Amino acid sequence: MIERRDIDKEFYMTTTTIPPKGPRIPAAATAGVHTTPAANPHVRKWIEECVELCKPDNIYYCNGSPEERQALFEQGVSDGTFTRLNQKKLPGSYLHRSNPNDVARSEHQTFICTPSADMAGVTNNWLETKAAYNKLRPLLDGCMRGRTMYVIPFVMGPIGSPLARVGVELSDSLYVAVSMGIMTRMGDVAWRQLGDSDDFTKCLHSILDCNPDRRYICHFPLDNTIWSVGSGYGGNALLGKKCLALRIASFLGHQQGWMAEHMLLMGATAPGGEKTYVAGAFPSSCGKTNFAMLIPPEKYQKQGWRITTVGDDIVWMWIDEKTGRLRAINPEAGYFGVVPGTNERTNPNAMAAMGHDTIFTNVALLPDGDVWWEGKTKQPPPRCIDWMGKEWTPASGTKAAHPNSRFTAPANNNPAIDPAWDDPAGVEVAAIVFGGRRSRSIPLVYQAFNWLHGVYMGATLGSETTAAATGQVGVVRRDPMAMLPFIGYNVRDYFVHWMRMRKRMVDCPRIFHVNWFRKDAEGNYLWPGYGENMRVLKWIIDRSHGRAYAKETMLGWMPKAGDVDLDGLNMSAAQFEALQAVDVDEFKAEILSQEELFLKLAGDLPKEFIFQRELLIARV
Ligand code: GTP
Ligand code: SPV
Ligand code: MN
Repeated sequence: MIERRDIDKEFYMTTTTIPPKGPRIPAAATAGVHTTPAANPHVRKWIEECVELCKPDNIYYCNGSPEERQALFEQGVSDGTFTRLNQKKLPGSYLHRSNPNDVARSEHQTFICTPSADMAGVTNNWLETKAAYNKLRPLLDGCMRGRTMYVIPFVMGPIGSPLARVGVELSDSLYVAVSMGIMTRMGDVAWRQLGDSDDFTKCLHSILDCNPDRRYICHFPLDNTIWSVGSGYGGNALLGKKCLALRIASFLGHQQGWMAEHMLLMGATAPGGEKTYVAGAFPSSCGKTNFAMLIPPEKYQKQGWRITTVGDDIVWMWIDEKTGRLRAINPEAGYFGVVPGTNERTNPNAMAAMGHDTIFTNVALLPDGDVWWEGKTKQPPPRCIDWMGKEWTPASGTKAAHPNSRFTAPANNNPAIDPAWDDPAGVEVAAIVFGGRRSRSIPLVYQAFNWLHGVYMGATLGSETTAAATGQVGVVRRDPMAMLPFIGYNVRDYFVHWMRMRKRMVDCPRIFHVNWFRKDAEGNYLWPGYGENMRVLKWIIDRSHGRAYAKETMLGWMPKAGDVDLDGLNMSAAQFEALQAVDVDEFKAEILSQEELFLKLAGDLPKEFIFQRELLIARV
């Protein structure tokens, strides 16, 4: 049972994640936990500089042990960072409430900092390198007085993988330290991976006073450095994730000939045992976690189909020199997944993954110390404490959980984890699927004619905005390759990089486009989604192996009625046709809205894209 005391405290406490002023004594909190300061001279020198700047009262070196994690949770419970949840129902799990002004990524405060604006390109916010350091240095000066600096060494990628990269995050947030312990291979393992090398990403983070006016997430790709201030939230603060594994990594990938992408990576085992790996780029909160953890409909399970998860958010891909084919790893070690909408029907694997040793952020707290969110159960609970710590009933007229509330769980918790998820050699990618959240116009599935057409399809990807980033929700925006907020360099060079990859591959993954989110005039989804996406996936897999039929359409190859198995679904061939229908006038409007991005690129638009657009217009 959750201690009554914890719940009561939450009733009266105002929500905040700002570390308390006045010294914490982590030495006591982590008594008996063995921890070693960094031995690497490059790391030591950099830490000294940061200590001199931030002036923390304490420094704590995270070693990544289970004892340490427990001690940090205890400390978090005592200082209000965490609420201990019902340990019978959710062993090892805790609730965290972020500051209500700090609940999603802040794209307008995220910067690529380089000597010239052209290095960042038109889709990024840019700050000149020195100007950025000068802007943030005064904010960091003395920011950790009365606080503890957690030294968080971590590896992105399976240990021993040639692509694995080490980062060290210095943060004054206990929540960040514990979360990084779940999301990355964190602790002494990183010091071993680094050895004497100076090749690590320097990640400095302070939540400051969590003031949105002093919130900056700055990337210095030329210095292999990230400075993030003013936010404690996910992608803004867990610097291994979007900042390192996408923005810095995509910059490096461009230079070194590999790719860092906002993609899920799943394995599909067919009845005969044939295994196909599929990667999928959908924008934030558009279904990557759910697709990666898909449980096939019963009929498919009986036939022997099985889906396994390699990753749910980020992949790094390179070309295998021996085979000339694309291989991929998941650089992360955990999931930072969306909870609203997740339940035993939509995503049982995610439910199991968050069944223990999980941090819940901004969900509702039930009287018995369990958690709740919109979509978890059909009936809302009669009462609970909402994500802001206030008493809530169904009559409150507000959401009990924040729409971008999240679970942070170790990948190993996932019952459907792929056996190769931790393999340094990665897996071979047979298909790449782009997808968006589009209530109108865009069909359920189609296939690009070839790689170049697929790159164009990805580049013109549109999706309705979600709660994963601050700002308006539900407006269609261009989100090239689902990477708009994550490309760490000039989008023009990014597109060219995608096109050039083809030349170096002997055979390339087939490229597809999906939309699970098309709605009818009444606002109901036309496609059941979730596990039923298996039916579309099967067509994708068959097409990738050159097996399934398709017809040529103006958008690409499309399944005919009958090519996607509808047996067992309450769906007629006519309804399926409606899902796949392309209205020429609607699509003309779509092409015009793609111009929005192309006009921004102006003189930098790759000529291949101009050809692709002309071909598309000719088909329309
Ligand atoms: P990030 O972690 O933000 O990158 O998001 P994600 O792409 O992993 O999205 P996720 O799988 O967490 O899904 C986001 C929301 O979309 C959740 O509320 C899901 O329940 C919902 N969703 C996912 N797949 C489907 C689907 O096939 N159909 C419908 N209707 N909703 C879906
Ligand atoms: C996303 O927004 O795409 C996420 C969550 O996966 S965050 O880590 O906050 O970026
Ligand atoms: Mn994401």
